[in-house]
Amino acid sequence: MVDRSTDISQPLESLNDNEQLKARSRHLRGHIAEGLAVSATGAVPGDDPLLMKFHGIYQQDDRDLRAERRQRFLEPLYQFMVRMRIPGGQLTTAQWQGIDALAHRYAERGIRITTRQTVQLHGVRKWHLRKLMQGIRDIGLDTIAACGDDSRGVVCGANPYQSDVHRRVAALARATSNRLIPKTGAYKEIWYEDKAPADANEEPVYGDLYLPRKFKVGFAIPPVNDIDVYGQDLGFSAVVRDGQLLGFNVCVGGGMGQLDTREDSYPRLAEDIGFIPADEAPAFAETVMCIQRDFGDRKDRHRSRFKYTLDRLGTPWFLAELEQRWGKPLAALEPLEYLSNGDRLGWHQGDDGLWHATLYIESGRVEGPLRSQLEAFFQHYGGEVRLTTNQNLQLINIGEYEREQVAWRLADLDLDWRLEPDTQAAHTLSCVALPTCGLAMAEAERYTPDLLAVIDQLKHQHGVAASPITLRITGCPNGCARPYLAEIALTGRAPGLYNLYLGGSFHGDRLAELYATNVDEAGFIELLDPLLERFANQRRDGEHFGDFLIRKRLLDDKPLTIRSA
Ligand code: SRM
Ligand code: SF4
Repeated sequence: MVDRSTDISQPLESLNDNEQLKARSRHLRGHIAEGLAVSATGAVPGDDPLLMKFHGIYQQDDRDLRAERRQRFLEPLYQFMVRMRIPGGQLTTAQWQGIDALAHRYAERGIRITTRQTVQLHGVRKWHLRKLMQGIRDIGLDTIAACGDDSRGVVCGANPYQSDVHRRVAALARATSNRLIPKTGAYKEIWYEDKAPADANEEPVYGDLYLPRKFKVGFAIPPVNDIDVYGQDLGFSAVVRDGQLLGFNVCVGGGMGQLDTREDSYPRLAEDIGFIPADEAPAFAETVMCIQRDFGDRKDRHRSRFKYTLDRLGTPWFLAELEQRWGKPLAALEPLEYLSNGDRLGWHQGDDGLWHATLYIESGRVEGPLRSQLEAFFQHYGGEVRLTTNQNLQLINIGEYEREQVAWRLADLDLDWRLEPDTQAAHTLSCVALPTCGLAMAEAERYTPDLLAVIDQLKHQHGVAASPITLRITGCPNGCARPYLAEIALTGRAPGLYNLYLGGSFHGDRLAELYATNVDEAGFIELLDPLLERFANQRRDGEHFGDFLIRKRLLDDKPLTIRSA
């Protein structure tokens, strides 16, 4: 018999430490403001860094310098990562330039476009945080709920062909984000030094304990599954007929994160549950989020994501609860098809005649020469910008009359190759990992150029260089680059060692399988080599690598090697 009593109604002492911290935080205030004023350390003392995540800020330290600083009896080089909330990834050029200027002034390592279509600034010092947050406000952005136990940045497909539909879906993504953000006055009080008295009912939806864990919502526009809709806690797939947005097929319970140390943690694909009319999406998202608020696990934090709530209580239970709260059953799923999950790089014309150019940005990192080139480009570009969930940059809504000029300018600045990078780079994602991520066990972003060279070489050797294969690498099993949805994935275990996953689908609706553990570069080349050779010789016309591995049952016998470097 499944226990369906809610943790949220249990005595606070029986819940985990994070729940108790939230409860005593006075709606995310804690002692953050006091901690910012302590000049003896670059850190924010106590457990306030956990609360700062709700404000979009992570306390980190430069891991490259840890050992040296320890030897010199210095505290770690504390610094902060600041993640903005940019629903749907849409910015004006002035906002992009504003972010760049703030990064020059307060951050290190340039601008980082993330796998959830926003930007992160790394290496911010404590004494600059407030100035940075006010600078972000001044360009019309904020960072609230970019992290923490709340609804994170709502993502939206960046398919440039269907302009009208795309605009509507992006507007719904923004409306959903606005509806789901925390309402606490703490953010303005701490960062803007706003003295307005707090509202008596500060958090009408979240309550004192917020959510048991992060909750991710995304909107995809078929046939492009760029956002990986089946990796979202709540995914909306646009149903389009005759160029009109009818509504959304809804899926629930996706998630990537897992721990190598816990067998009861796992990546999970979201399940399709039914169809809703388009305008109902924001309210529907709130209803689903509130079910997770009330029934998510608040004792065992490692089992607190929505995917585990669904597996613990059962999808039939969830559907009954949803019907009761929503007031009606969901309509039947509409037929739709996904064909890819990468970005369509290069120039594309929307159905309203406007042009969009998607530029490849390796690992989403904008620094060094690329940063200077983009700075020069944006000085003479008045249009809009969109960030993609594949860490790329789109120049959007360019009129026919200005397209040629934009193209020349990109060519002059040596940015035009980014419209057509080689096939493999365009289908590769990597997470940040070292040196900033506190959870990284191996390199990801910094190893990506070498990894690409290795995989390109293997593909050339077997004559399959022109076949796109989704490739993803993360520095640990948490899955920030959604590795378990890729055809080939590496997740970090230790410096230079990775778990190798194979067999995800090209359009992101099948999980990859663990093929070998603890492999180094030589090890995964040795394992991939014969598989790519067979793919070259035995694939069907247009067949993707992941589908081939499954059809030929090549993952049935796994080496599951335990190697050491
Ligand atoms: Fe993530 C934690 C970076 C997308 C699953 N993620 C982290 C932290 C904050 C590390 C930490 O907790 O101290 C990383 C900061 C690294 C740094 O130095 O910047 C981090 N995650 C990222 C980003 C920047 C990766 C990137 O290279 O772009 C992405 C920022 C997204 C954003 O803009 O909001 C990012 N993270 C994801 C995704 C992909 C997605 O959402 O589409 C996932 C998998 C989907 C999911 O949530 O299941 C993801 N991140 C995690 C997890 C595992 C959560 C779990 O359920 O177990 C953690 C660890 C945690 O929360 O405890 C994590
Ligand atoms: Fe850090 Fe792991 Fe996420 Fe990479 S996957 S950014 S190493 S938490």
